[in-house]
Amino acid sequence: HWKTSANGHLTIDANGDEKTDYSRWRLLDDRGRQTWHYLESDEENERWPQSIADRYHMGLPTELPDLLPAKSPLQAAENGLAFFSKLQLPPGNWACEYGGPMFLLPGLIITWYVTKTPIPPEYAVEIRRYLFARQHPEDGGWGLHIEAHSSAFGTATNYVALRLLGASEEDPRMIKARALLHKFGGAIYGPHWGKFWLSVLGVMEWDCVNPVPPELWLLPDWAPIAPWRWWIHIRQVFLPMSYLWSKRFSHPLDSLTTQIRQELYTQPYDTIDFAAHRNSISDTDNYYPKTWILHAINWMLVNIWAPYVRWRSLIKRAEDWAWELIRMEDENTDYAGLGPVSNPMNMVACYVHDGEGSYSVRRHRERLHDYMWLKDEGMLANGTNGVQVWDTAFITQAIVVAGLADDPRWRPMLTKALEFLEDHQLRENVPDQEKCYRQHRKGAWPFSNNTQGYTVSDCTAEGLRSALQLQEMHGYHKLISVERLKDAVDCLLLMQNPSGGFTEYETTRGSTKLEWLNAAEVFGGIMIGYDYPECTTASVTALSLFSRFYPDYRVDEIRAAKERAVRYIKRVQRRDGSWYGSWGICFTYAAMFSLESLASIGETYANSKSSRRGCEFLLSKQMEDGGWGESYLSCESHVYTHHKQSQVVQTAWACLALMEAEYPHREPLRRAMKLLMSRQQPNGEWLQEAIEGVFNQSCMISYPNYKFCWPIRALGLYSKKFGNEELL
Ligand code: LAN
Repeated sequence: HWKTSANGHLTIDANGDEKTDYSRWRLLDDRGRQTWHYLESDEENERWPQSIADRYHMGLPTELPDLLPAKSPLQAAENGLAFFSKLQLPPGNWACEYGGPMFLLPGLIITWYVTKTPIPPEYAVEIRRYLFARQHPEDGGWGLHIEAHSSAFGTATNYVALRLLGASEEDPRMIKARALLHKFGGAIYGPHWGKFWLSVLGVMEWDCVNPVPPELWLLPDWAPIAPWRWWIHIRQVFLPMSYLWSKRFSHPLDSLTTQIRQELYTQPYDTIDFAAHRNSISDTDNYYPKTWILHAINWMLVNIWAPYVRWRSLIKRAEDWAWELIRMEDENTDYAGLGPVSNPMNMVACYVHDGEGSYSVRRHRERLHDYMWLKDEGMLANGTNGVQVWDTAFITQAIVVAGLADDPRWRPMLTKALEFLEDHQLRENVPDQEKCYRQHRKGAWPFSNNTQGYTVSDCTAEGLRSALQLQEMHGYHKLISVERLKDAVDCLLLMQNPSGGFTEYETTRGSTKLEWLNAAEVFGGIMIGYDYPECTTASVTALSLFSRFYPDYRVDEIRAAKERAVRYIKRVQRRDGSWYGSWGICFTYAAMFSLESLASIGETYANSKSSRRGCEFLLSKQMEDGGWGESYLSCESHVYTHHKQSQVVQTAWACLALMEAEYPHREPLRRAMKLLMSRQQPNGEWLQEAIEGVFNQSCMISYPNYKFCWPIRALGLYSKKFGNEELL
């Protein structure tokens, strides 16, 4: 089932690797479901022409013309939009690579392998190219994310992925990777998730994996550690993991996995005492060491609970209930799943429970394609099944804020964007919402599409805001009824925590002490849903805008919610005036959302201490060349850290923050505008710079469309505020 070389049309790339014919790939966007297709037949290749977006995303020349050079910020914004408009997809949304994490592909490939899913050979070729392209040339390893240092986790799992995809163990790059892995002490020095996947593949023993008991799912709801209280992603990963751990499922040994077993360790496989290495972890991987409490619990689970207590009927009840929850998650998302870690694990669980030919396994097979993305370096797995709603909302807002929404040139494009947002607003709660611990979702917007269908507070806020801007402020057809706008508000109001802050997916359900049980080692702050300045401020801004048009709807509740939220925002502002950002890098990102939300309730530089301090913080970080540039290291260290160079995206964020806060002096902004304009290419585009996003404090993730929507918004807003003077 595992053919790893494509049928025809192959060439050899600069590294000597097989490469598919990029003129045969197409991105299909079927109402927000994005999949890549390789057209083997010449006839089909002719019938379905490659679009500009296809070519752009694959790094092929777009052949878009040079534009009249922009002299003023508004012209620059329009040139940027002229380029970016060409990337809108037929359903109305924008798409892009959503890579960064380096632990997604291995899980996916191991899943395909152990479920006997044929990998499309052209995928195998391109994934191999991607993994080699992302191997660190100095030491031959891979890290947690594309910019991170090599780790045992990244190196062991990506090495295995490459081997499964047909890379030879004698390839010099593989020899180098293996040498590094051995320097780390071998695959037994990887973190929990790495050990889990290797055990599923059958190249490690389950004894090496710290316990993941499904019994936890049987705890009563009031129990302070009951899994329904955990952060949604950890809970949804823990779920199939616990099922498979309990089943001790491993792929039966075959000739390839027999070989891999001999490659991953510093000594022969049969001589390794795996049980003694449950807690072995390389320093490179140990971002968040386990607490002594967790060590004690694990010891008890391994030495007492599992061998002497865990009785058969309890195991069965726990597995049955875990399975029921897996099934509900699959059915509620049409097998697309919450994310790219839990979804492949669910597929393995379906394979174990339902068997190879079952509907669940077949549907998962189709759905996993929704996570794949093709770029110039090859094929990768995205962090979600796309960025559809999020990016479409931001480009819509950019055009509005830039003052271009009434221009007939952009109206058809914005109408399509609105149609897309309309189509993906969630209309109903999931069936049996309480039983599967889901948050209310009627009225919400998700991050990607309605198939995934998870409520996200700030996605709801941005969706609502975009709809209001187009429908109420600019006279676009009222595709989304007033009732549905109110549903979105209702949904947001349900998401506020007692602290006043907002989490991303759900209200906070557990105590911060749950962090003591964080077993992942590579991520911090993952056990419960926390308050986030970005989610809170986005909600405030959207509610403010809503009340402008519907001043009578739930007036008191909205006012009270906003007041509590603003108190939270001020409380978490640091002494230096900054906010720590959790989803974008980092203090610059949070400053934009915070200052904008303060402005939405009338607090600006002139009248608010908080706003003024936020502005002063940003101004103190402006760089020599007029731009802003912050390194991802800020996220890890929680201390503002400059990037070596200024960045287009962060420059735009800082300017938007200052302009929304009505910072009165124009000079710093003018210098920044010049910088944005000087980085623009003759065809209107901006080039990719450093990575923009983050999650779990340690893992970076790309938002390539940000280099369009934020500069366009900043340039446009500048010219709206200060007039369209010539700067270049
Ligand atoms: C995302 C992507 C979008 C992001 C924003 C909407 C930007 C943010 O404001 C709120 C949080 C959210 C929804 C978010 C949460 C965590 C995600 C889903 C991700 C960063 C994309 C990938 C990440 C997910 C957890 C990756 C899988 C890794 C695990 C540890 C399970």
